[in-house]
Amino acid sequence: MNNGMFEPRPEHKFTFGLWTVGNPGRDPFGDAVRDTMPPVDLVKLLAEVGAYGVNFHDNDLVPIDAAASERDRIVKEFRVACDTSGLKVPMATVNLFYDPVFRDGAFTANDANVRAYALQKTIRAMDLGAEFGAQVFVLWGGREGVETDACRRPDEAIKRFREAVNYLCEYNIAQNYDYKFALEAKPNEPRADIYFPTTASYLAFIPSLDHAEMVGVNPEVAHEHMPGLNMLHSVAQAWEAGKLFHIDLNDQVPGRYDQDLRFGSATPKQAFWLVKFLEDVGYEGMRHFDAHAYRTEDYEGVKDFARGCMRTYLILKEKAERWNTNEEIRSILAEIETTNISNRFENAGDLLAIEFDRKQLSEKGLRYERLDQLTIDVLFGVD
Ligand code: GCO
Ligand code: MN
Ligand code: MN
Repeated sequence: MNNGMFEPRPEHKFTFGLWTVGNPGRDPFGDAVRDTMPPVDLVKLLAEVGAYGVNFHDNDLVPIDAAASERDRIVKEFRVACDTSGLKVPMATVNLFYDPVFRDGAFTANDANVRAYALQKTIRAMDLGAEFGAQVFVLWGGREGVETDACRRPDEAIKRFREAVNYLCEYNIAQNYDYKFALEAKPNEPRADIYFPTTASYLAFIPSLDHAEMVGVNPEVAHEHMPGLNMLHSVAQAWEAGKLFHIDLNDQVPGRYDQDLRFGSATPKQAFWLVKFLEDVGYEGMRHFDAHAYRTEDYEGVKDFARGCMRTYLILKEKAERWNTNEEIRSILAEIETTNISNRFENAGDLLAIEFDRKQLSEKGLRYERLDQLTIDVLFGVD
């Protein structure tokens, strides 16, 4: 039903990571359930389902131990695949979590050699992304954390992390790459605790950087839901601070392990407010899906998963338009905002002189029950 209407188009800026559609279904309790698909085939799959772009970690594309000649061959083949299918590479990132060398973290590790290696690996990943025209570089510190706080003082970790990001900004300037860095927070998993557990933590940290203007955030639905936070509120704070450089869309039931579910599949109402916000404010960045298909699926199911993420986004976008133009919703909103007093007072004396009728102010019904039911009506298609 309504297939044309919810068909992804390039202007929707839908992107997927190689690691998302390429996820073979391995988890801590079981092995891969799907054969590993080479990056060039994943590009074809993404083009077939209608994505705009593909993102990658350095090692999604080039194995960590690849020789220079192998790297060049892989890059060449991948470029041909992207050009042929018309897929862009808007974002690149670095894997600082898989290899055992990062078992104690990367930029925050206690061993200075590990910290230096992490920086070297990151600038190489920046070089790789720049070859494909990536404009955003995501930094997710998956291993920047602890099982025991005996290992280091957490404020020392913050200082080390700052030093690393400052270094990367200098490299960005020296190479003329013009990247925007997007810091991605997550409270735990794979470490017991990860430093900078929420988007708001990074927003507080960014102004302390040498090149704060170059650095923003990449909030992820699952990462805000895991500790029971409101993704919309985190995104709104980032947006208001001019720091929403990227976004990771997926879904997650609060309080569970990291689920990475298809966008909108577990908490559709929260997804609705999020899509409505992004569309209302005119967010122009990528709509990146950082999720993966159920472990039950074959590659046809992976396509269903990818199509589902985009379709749900577009359905919710249409619902947001309906919400915005719904007569009753509009009239309730107008009623709520009615005010006959200025909230700016030249001097405190003006404010102190006013006699407020507290009783009258507390008597007015706000009609949020009705407003929320109208939202449910819109979402269920009975408006
Ligand atoms: C996770 C993260 C990652 C990052 C990715 C980009 O929970 O594993 O969301 O998927 O987004 O590493 O840097
Ligand atoms: Mn995640
Ligand atoms: Mn993510």
